[in-house]
Amino acid sequence: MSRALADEATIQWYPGHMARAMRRLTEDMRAIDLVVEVADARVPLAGTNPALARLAGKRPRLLVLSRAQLADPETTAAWLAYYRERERAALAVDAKDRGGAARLREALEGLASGRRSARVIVLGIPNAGKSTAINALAGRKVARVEDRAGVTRARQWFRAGERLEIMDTAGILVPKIDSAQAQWKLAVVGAVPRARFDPEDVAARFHRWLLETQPESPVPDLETFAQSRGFLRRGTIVDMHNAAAAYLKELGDGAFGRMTFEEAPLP
Ligand SMILES: Nc1nc2c(ncn2[C@@H]2O[C@H](COP(=O)(O)OP(=O)(O)OP(=O)(O)O)[C@@H](O)[C@H]2O)c(=O)[nH]1
Ligand SMILES: [Mg+2]
Repeated sequence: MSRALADEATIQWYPGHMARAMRRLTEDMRAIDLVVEVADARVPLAGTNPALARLAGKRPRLLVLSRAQLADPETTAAWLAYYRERERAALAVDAKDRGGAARLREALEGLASGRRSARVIVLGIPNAGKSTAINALAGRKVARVEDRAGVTRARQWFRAGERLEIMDTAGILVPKIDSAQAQWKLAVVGAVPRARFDPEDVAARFHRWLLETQPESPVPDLETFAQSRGFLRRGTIVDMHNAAAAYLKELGDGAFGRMTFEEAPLP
């Protein structure tokens, strides 16, 4: 996809408040010592924004691959090895799990070691799990969490332990949607508001990718799924639209098994 088209897709998918949030981010960064980026473990590439490296400058950064329980464990291990090789601090967690939350706190403490206090910003694309990560870090529910993109809008500070203060922003890094592949992946992991994509198209693109990468996979295509689940209108016509919504819900929730949509580059 051309640069112009990618920009157009970004504009179509994301309301104005996110563009404003991105501009404000540069300003917010002045008060920040440590940067935590949250990305869904199923999309380590499409789910991160390469512009963040520049934005973070010399500040220590931690990459949190969230919802690790939904990603393919071997692929996650390969991604972590890749980051380790590049000396990028990263961990994969289910931040809703006690053990995951504890590992997350430990990793951030490690990043803050040697400092008497540190101000932390938690960033990520819509619905990446930023508020969930903040709640895990704070050890209690301080940030609002919802199963849809764009919930957190105002900046808030939270204390996490003695030394750390955490900013929950409007969150939001605009994802870099630079290909049709990135589009369906971001839709599947819930980074795109539901009204802004065609579920049938996303389901079809997912299954095409699946056949190319794992020809033996037993995961049904949308048509088969719709037939077998009895998504019918007026008794006979297959109701593809509602079937596609159900298909994407199951895929997103991991009902078709653990999957990662992007392979780690070979070392
Ligand atoms: N099990 C599990 N669920 C998660 C994890 N991270 C996020 N979720 C779920 O994903 C959904 C979105 O999480 P949020 O923390 O609200 O995401 P956010 O990045 O703050 O979203 P916005 O503020 O809307 O951009 C919620 O239903 C969370 O419970 C995780 O690591 N494990
Ligand atoms: Mg949030």
